[in-house]
This record gives sequence, C-alpha cells and structure tokens, in this order.
Amino acid sequence: MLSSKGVDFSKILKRYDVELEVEATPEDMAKNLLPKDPVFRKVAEEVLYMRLKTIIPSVTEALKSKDPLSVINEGLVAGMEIVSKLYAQHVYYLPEIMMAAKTMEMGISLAEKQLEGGKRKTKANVIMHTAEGDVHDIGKNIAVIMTRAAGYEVFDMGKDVPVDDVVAKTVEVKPLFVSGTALMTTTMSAFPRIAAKYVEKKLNVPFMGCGGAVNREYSNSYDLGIYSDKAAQTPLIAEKLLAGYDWKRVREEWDVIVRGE
Ligand code: B12
Repeated sequence: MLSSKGVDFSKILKRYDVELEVEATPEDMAKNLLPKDPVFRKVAEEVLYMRLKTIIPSVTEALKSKDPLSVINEGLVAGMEIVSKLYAQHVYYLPEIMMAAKTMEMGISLAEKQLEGGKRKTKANVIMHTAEGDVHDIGKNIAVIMTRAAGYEVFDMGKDVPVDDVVAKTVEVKPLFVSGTALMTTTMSAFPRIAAKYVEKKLNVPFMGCGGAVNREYSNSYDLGIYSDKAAQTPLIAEKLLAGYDWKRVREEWDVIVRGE
C-alpha cells in the first residue's frame, strides 16, 4: 500500500504559474506607488484593490474637497497605473486588470457627471478609436474622458474600427487631430495606413498613435504621425495644435510640450 509518510510536499503539488509569482504582496509593491495625498490615495486604493462596493462612496467623498478632473487623474487613473505595473510584475493577472478597470470606470462615470455641469463651448472636434482588429479599449476610454474634460468634442468610434471608417469620419467631422490606440504589434500597422490615406486625400490632420504596442519612434515614423504616451498628455498636445502647431512642430517640441523640458 502507498504511503505519503516521509514525502516532501514542498517538491510536489506545485502550480508552475504560481511559482513564477513574486514573493511580495500587492500591498508591499504598491506602498511607494500610491499617491501621497490621503484623499487621492484612498480613491487609488479602491481601484487597486478592486473594491466595487466602496468606490462610489469614496469618490463621492473625494469630490467634496477635490475637483473632478484631479479625482480622475490623480486618484482613479493613478490606481489603474499601479494595477498595470503589478500585472507586468506578475503580481496581478488578467481578472484583476478587468475588475480594477470596472472599478475605475464606475468612479470615472461619477466624477464625469460633475465635469459636464461646467461644460464650456467646445474647442474643436477630435476623433478617437482603437485600431482595426484590436479590442483593448481601457486606455482609449481614459483618453476620451481626459480630452472631453479639456473642452473638446470627442467622437469616440469605439474599438476594432476599420481603417476606412476612420478616414470617412475624418472627412465628415474635420477634426483637430485623430488618435488611435493599439495594444498589439499586429494591429498598430493600421496607423501608417490611415495616415497614408490622409496624405492621398490631402487631409492635413495629425494622427496621434498611442497604446502599449507603440512608442514615440514608431508614431513618428510616418507623415502626419505624432505620439502621446499617457492619456493625460493629450490636452497638452491638443492645446498646441489649436494654437496652430503642425505635426512637424509638435514632434520637434514634444519634450517641452509634454514634460516641460
Ligand atoms: C486587459 C487586456 C485584455 C482584455 C481587454 C479588455 C478591454 N476592454 O480593453 C481582453 C481580455 C479582452 C484582452 C484580449 C486579448 N489580448 Co490583451 N491584454 C490586456 C492587458 C492585460 C492590459 C491592457 C490594459 O488595458 N492596460 C491598462 C490601460 C490603461 O493601458 P493602455 O491601454 O496601454 O493605456 C495607457 C497608454 O497606452 C495610453 N493610451 C492608450 N490609448 C491612448 C490614447 C490617447 C489619445 C493617449 C494620449 C494615450 C493613450 O494611456 C493609458 C494610460 O494613461 C495587456 C497587458 C499589458 N501589460 O498591457 C494584454 C495584452 C495587450 N493583450 C495581448 C493579447 C495577445 C491579447 C489577445 C490576442 C489574447 C488572445 N490570445 O485572445 C486578445 C486580443 C483580442 C483582440 N483582438 O484585441 C498582448 C499583446 C501582445 C502584443 N504586443 O501584441 C498583451 C500585451 C499581453 C501580453 N503580454 O502578451 N486583453
């Protein structure tokens, strides 16, 4: 008869994915990344720990002392950025990303209502979309909110948007610029294809290539292409385009525009 006596269980019954995980807990890893301000910290923690039940009371409380855009940027989006870092370090996995994004979106829709209360005349039209073949829209949705909050009329075309639909919408609404989000190396090639169609149709519209799959070098590699790294940078670039900068000047002065360097 088989006996387990004397068996060293530390060497068996192991899940190899778990073995890849780091020792630290999410709490340890997040300690230095969370905002220092206690109000923003509380909101960021709700996202980080996926607290669907308490996000609404926490955001309601934060909105009493902070403006809605800061609650979005410095609380909700800051929390989501920590989640992305924990994912990259194998502390969090896909279910956590999805739950945290849901928590963030609940908070954003509440804060957004207060933004709309003070809505001014729109500055210009902007088109935003996620690339053809790509369903990753969490970052794009953040960018849409930031850009709307900065006073632009955003036409959110959603995800997996065909190249030709983006071009047709551009002809229709004559935007200040168009942004595309690509999280996959297989979908980012839609961006130079869109830009080439603009050139062909003599549409002088800057095309902002964004999302985890692309970098500044890639987005600057085709005519009309400009780059934005974080959703919160969009209004900074948009202001310059509104002031008359063309795509070449945005590229040249990018560090100053975005980082003040
Ligand atoms: C969540 C997620 C999903 C979710 C998407 C849900 C959704 N509604 O978005 C689901 C489960 C559906 C999914 C599916 C798939 N996924 Co996925 N997914 C992810 C994951 C874990 C997180 C992405 C995310 O939302 N990050 C958080 C947001 C906030 O970040 P972000 O989008 O980059 O946005 C930031 C910036 O890029 C920027 N930004 C974004 N857009 C814009 C726009 C403007 C204007 C500006 C200024 C800035 C900006 O601002 C944001 C922050 O400020 C990543 C891993 C990773 N580390 O990125 C993989 C990842 C992107 N997925 C991947 C893959 C392969 C897939 C699948 C093919 C898996 C499969 N085999 O089925 C499918 C693809 C389906 C498809 N056709 O698109 C790969 C892509 C690999 C590659 N380089 O090509 C990744 C990198 C995972 C990996 N390491 O392999 N996925």
